Amino acid sequence: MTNTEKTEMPTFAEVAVKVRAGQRLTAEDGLALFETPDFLGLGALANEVRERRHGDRTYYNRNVRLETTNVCVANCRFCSFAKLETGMPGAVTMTVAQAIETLKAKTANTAPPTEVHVVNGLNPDLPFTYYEELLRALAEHMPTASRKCFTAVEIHYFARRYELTPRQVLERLQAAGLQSLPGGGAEIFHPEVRTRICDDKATAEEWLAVHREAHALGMFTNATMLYGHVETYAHRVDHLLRLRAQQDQSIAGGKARFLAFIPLAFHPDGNGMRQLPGTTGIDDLRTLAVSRLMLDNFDHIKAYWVSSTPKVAQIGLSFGADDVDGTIVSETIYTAASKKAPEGLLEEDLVRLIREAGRIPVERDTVYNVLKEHPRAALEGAFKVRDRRQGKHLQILGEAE
Ligand code: V47
Repeated sequence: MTNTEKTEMPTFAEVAVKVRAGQRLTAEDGLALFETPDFLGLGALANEVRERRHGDRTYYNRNVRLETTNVCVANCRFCSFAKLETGMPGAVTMTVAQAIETLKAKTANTAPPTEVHVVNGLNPDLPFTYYEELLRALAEHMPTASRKCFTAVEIHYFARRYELTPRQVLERLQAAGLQSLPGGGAEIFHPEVRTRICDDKATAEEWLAVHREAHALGMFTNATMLYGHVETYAHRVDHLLRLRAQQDQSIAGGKARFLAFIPLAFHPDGNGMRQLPGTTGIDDLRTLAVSRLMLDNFDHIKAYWVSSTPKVAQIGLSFGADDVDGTIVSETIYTAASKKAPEGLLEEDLVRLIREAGRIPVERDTVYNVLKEHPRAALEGAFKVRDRRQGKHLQILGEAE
């Protein structure tokens, strides 16, 4: 920034004028949004942008999470999931056959999911072929599910551990069936924070470089930000600006790009930052809204219900978010870090949550092809406003007696 540039904090009204004129926001604008006392005004502004892009359409998918190893050489202070070494109490490493059995058991009572999302620890004891075999087995045994596997941190680790370049890793995994990358491992990019909370894994530049390579290979990816621990608002804004700059480059490249941004609320149970209080609902909603306004080149902002609770995620649909993630079935990263985290939701729960927010539920696949658009009106098996008015719930109580 040069000395002649204006650096004082703009007012919320000034930022709102820029947003409505379609102008790109600066770091100072982002800070002003995080600090504005006009919390509802901020939400309404983010909602305007969300509705301009998506109207009432609100996306979800039917996905399943799989973590095949929690053995991890990285020492992230926020993590409650990792075990340092194979053989330690609680350390789990599935064989490929066990991974498939686990997946089949998880999805035995559901319609076949359209996405399997795999995130693992950085396990030094596995050969690279393990990951290739895992992808091939997923393609064979769960052909309806697209494979969104391994964070950029994992890809970067594979490159170092197996003496390949990140591009070679991505090419080999793509040949084995990898279709997209999840957004994990981004945490907070700024080195003032990154060196304190996760100093022994991919840096911001390395994380972004993996996504850049993936985009160049035609793979769509997501991005996250772990907030609500030791970072300041300025660190959050810096994180968003780095993602926006990378997205500009990827869009110019013309092949693939980030699809969704997912702010992840820090959960303190059972990790090296357990003395911190965790986020509040207001901070969760504010962060969604600012993300929507700063990330003008991202199509989708996810209110990830596992991280923010289904109730806050639902309100998030009026604060800039247009996606609630999916059914999940069950995951272990948040269940390890939060005593209260729910395991999974039924599709009908997600649809109800979206409909009661006054939105149109749209089932999507990983890359946002529309699979099913639900009507706004009555839905089988879900709560209906009319039912509540007519006292149908009282009748249910009567029937149970
Ligand atoms: O990278 C770990 C975060 C991430 C904690 O791409 C924690 O669609 C809060 O990336 N408190 C993994 N967060 C999850 C993830 C994700 C989730 C949903 C959708 C997508 C997507 C990606 O979870 C990790 C880390 O940033 N995490 N520990 C914790 N204690």
